[in-house]
Amino acid sequence: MQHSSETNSTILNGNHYYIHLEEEFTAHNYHPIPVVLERGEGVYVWDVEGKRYYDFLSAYSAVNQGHCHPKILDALIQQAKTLALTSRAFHNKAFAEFGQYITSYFGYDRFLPMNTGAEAVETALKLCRKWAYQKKGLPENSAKIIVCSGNFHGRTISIVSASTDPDARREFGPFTPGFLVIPYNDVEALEKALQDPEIAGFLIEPIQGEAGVMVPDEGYLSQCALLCKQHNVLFIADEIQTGIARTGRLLAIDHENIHADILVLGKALSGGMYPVSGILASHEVMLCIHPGEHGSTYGGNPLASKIAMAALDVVKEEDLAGNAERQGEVLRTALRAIPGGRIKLVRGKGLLNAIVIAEKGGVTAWDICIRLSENGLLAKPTHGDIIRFAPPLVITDEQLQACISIIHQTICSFDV
Ligand code: IF1
Repeated sequence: MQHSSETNSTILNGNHYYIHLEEEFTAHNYHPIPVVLERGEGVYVWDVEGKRYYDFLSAYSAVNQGHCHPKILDALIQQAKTLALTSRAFHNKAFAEFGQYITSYFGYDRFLPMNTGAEAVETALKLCRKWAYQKKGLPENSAKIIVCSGNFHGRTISIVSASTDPDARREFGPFTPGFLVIPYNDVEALEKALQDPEIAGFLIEPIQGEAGVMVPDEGYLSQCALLCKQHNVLFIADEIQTGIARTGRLLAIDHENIHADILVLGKALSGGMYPVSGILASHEVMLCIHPGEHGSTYGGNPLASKIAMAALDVVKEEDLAGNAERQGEVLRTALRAIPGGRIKLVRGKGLLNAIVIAEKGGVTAWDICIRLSENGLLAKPTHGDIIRFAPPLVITDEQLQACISIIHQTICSFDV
């Protein structure tokens, strides 16, 4: 039995207190797992009651480098003390260095910085349209961009105009025209759609995240890239979630040795420290945008630039792609060995994975995620029957084994 003062402080500082506070004062645009986090380090996060969890979401792959990575943190602190924001009305030293750094890092000619993923996707769409009018010679306002059903590219009006998710679209119209939706993982559908001479670009996630980690057939992406080239259409890879070592290579398109015409990056570009995004392209494509035509107050700021360079250094120095590839194999093999038939399917690449939960005794993916959190592992359900498993890429063999036994025990606990 606790003292009443302790009970009070538990209520005032516990998870439930902050959940109610958030419920009362903030918009209801999310439905989170009921834990309130206040600290993180590497693969771990702690809630306000001091309970430690393995983070198996990594802020939707933004925290590939692990929470509060010391090198990225150091870059943030040093630059925050020096110069944080200039706007692009003036040049800043860190951005110039960042431009050189990121283009040679990924092997592209030019970089355009933004902040969030959605902004980077918007930038890619705008650049694609500019290119269509200036280089491909389409009549103004006619350009169309092909997207795939089940896509997730962000939440702006134009991006949800390209979405096929009813929740993302309902009552947000009228929508931006100029998108053509084809099925994912269907080369013939792309070939057919490319017969339309007004197509300017094809925007695709190399693995569909929101759709439940849908990995396309081997060869699909390279065939798509080839078809786009043949039809003088820009191949635009949204690697915001799949990029930066998550799938076991620096980029997911590296698995098929493809070079995108526009490469879209976000999330782990900062290791979760700060919103940093942007697009990479060739001279010919990127220089279709001129001064005054596009930008962002915070895009390319010195703080973001230094953080991103440190975050990308960490990816190379710690061989996060190699670790993701190895640990991903171990994880999928272990998940497939869990008995009881509750896991219907395991899929993924590197450390971007998902399990599909069988319909069995009314136990949902949400129920399993709640029990996983009670057992010290945080994951988020999607589409009712899918759970994503995407830990930070710094996870060690021992940590992964500990996580596998939590998942194993949790899944089996529903059958005792
Ligand atoms: C949320 C999903 C993941 C993305 C790709 C652009 C963006 C995202 C491929 C936009 C963002 C997020 C955002 C997150 C949920 C999430 C997500 F389930 F919805 F699909 F990761 F799997 N392109 N993905 O995955 O980036 O503007 O958010 O920085 O809270 O909505 P953003």
